[in-house]
Amino acid sequence: MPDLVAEIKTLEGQATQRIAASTSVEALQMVAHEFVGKKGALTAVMKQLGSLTPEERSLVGKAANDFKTQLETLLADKEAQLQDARYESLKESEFIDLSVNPKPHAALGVKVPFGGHIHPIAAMQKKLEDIFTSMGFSIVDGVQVEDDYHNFGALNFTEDHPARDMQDTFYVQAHGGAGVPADTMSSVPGPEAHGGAGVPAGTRQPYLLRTHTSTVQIRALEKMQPPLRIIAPGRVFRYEEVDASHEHTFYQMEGMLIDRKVSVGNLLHLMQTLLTEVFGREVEVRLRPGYFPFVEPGFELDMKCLVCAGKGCSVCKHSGWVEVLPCGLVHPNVLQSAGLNPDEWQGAAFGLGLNRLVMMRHGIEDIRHFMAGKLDFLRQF
Ligand code: FA5
Repeated sequence: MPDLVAEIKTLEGQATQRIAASTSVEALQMVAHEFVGKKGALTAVMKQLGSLTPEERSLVGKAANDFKTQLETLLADKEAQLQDARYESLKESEFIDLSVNPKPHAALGVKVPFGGHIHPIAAMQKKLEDIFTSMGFSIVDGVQVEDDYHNFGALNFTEDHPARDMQDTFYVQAHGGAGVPADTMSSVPGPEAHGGAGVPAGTRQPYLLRTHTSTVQIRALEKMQPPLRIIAPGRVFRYEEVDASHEHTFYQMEGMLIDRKVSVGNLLHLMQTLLTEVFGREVEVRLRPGYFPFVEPGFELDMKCLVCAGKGCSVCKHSGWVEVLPCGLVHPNVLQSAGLNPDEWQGAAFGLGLNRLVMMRHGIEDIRHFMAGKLDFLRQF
């Protein structure tokens, strides 16, 4: 009687060697075909089963099944290995550096008139991020569709503050479309969830497009422990009448520093450092008292208009000054609603208008250019 179990073991050895030596998926398919295909070596062995006793048949059957299972595993492992190696080599051979500007390719008759580049607002954002991270600030992100609590309530806006008025804020209705009854608006958690005061429990509040990046002050205070230093650049939205210095969609960068013993002196030093770094020289600024419910004291920091050198133009509304950098010390109510003791912790915060800063930096006379999609404008930067 032929020793079929031994023959199967021999096949197993041969197949294992062939798989190990295979260098392509096609070669693996060939191994499978030769050993366990319809006309394969194992099928040939199994044709001799008829001459065996039932006990012998069961031993050979088990050996054949083990062989098939073993073969499947080896083939799958080797195929995965070959695919990985293929992707690795494709990564090398098909690498395209998308940051390289394309060059005209005369031989192919391709003319590329210009390459892509960073938008001036994104470039300014990056510059500011570098300045602040070098001073130990971390960059945090917020959400653009916000709830009333983070945009207003936790920032100490009273219920009747004019900024909550529909004139300034784009509200988002849960089910879309105008005329959705108030009681179908999205519900956001009340003070229990936020740990803050001022929002009656269970109050149903609408979502809105954030009107400023100050929302991130609250989101950071919810997650991080002081002392902390954060900046939060991002897009904000206001229901504005658009003109040379007002957009409905624009960019701000929030900054907040919470520590023991923070003073107005620290805040002003920070603001001065920021402007000197951005402009590469001292720029003329003026400081006025400014009212923002979430800071006390609050300031408006204006820059001498660099579009008209202070002579008066549509950007500065003929005043010679442009508001770019409101700031102040974090209001004790904001600290308290974040669970911090204002006798122990103080904070400084600012909310930079990125579009206007870029306008000052490059002498841009109309804020609407940024989103107009005009290549002639964008190619200048
Ligand atoms: C605020 O948005 C406050 N959150 C800033 C703040 C933060 C104050 C932290 C104190 C502490 P304001 O509404 O003034 O403030 O806007 C801030 C800056 O955004 C302005 O100085 C201006 O540069 C810019 N800005 C405001 N409205 C517009 C607009 N419609 N278009 C373009 N830029 C705008």
